[in-house]
Amino acid sequence: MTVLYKANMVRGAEWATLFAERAPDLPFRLWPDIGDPAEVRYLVAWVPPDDIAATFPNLELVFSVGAGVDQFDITKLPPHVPLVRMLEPGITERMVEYACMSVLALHRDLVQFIAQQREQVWRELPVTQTGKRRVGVMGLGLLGQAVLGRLKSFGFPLAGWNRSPRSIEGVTCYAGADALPDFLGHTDILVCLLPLTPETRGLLNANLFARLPRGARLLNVGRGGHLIEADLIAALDSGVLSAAVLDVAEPEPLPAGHPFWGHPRILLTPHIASTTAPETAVDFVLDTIARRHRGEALPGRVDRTRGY
Ligand code: NDP
Ligand code: OXD
Repeated sequence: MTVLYKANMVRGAEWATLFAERAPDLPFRLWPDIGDPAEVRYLVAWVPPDDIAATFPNLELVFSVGAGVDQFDITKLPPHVPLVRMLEPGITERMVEYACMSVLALHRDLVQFIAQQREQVWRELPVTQTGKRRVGVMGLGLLGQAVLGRLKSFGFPLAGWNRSPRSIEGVTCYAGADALPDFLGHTDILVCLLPLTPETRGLLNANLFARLPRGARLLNVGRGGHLIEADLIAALDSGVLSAAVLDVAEPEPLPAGHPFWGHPRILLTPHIASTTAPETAVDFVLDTIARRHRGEALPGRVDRTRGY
């Protein structure tokens, strides 16, 4: 009965140490040292190996090492093998930090000031009070709600848009496709924290940008596939949007020469908004395995029909 890990190898070494301490009787292996594939019962992966089901015939549980699961083709997992996304506090805390940093950077024109610095330009830009800068978050799940919770302290008027209705104190909540235009019309800084699904792919496009107040700002911390890249460039170049912070892209890494690298209105980070903390992730995995053995419900279990 083995746990196989296939993700960031530096953090993998930490996982191995923690497993040895906390579950010394449970063999733990780091990809590509898979041992006997028939012994692998639990797979923890970022990019999963091809043909998981055929390679590991006795799998009981598959974990995404991250909060998102779009990198998995759930249809290829046998129905009795649950896919579980990582629910551990480290991911949430780091996302909250990154999102607050980026919203403040967009609010205080940091992207424009970085461009000015490159051009050796010393010029003030008008300051907007936080009370007049409306921040809207798409996706009111675990991360969206945590980010909104921390943004409250800055005094931004807050809104959120979600598939199903939500009620969050201090946040104007919108639900469903019909409510999207209204939400966008009241959003000066748009934050995307949606999962990537067939419904949300390409949602950040020219039509959506056109519904935002002119000169709005964008933070995409969801997935690169949410964004139509050419539409973003056109929106930035025409003033429909004034700046964007992007943590995700498609593909990752972006190829050399891609227009995002040098665009003066884009601040790009290499998908580091949040990372899984081994300390707490190992406990989550061990707890989930124990729950599975007891036949209990599994927090973070991906709904096969929704895809997240
Ligand atoms: P959750 O599953 O907790 O929340 C997702 C939310 O999105 C739910 O509230 C869901 O609504 C809503 N949603 C899903 N589909 C739609 C839709 N079509 N229209 C409107 N709302 C929709 O996920 P998390 O908050 O934990 O994570 C969100 C995403 O953040 C991840 O999937 C991942 O892509 C990204 N992420 C990025 C990281 C980074 O480093 N850049 C790190 C971690 C995560 P409902 O509940 O009604 O179904
Ligand atoms: C995640 C991520 O999904 O890091 O956790 O993107």
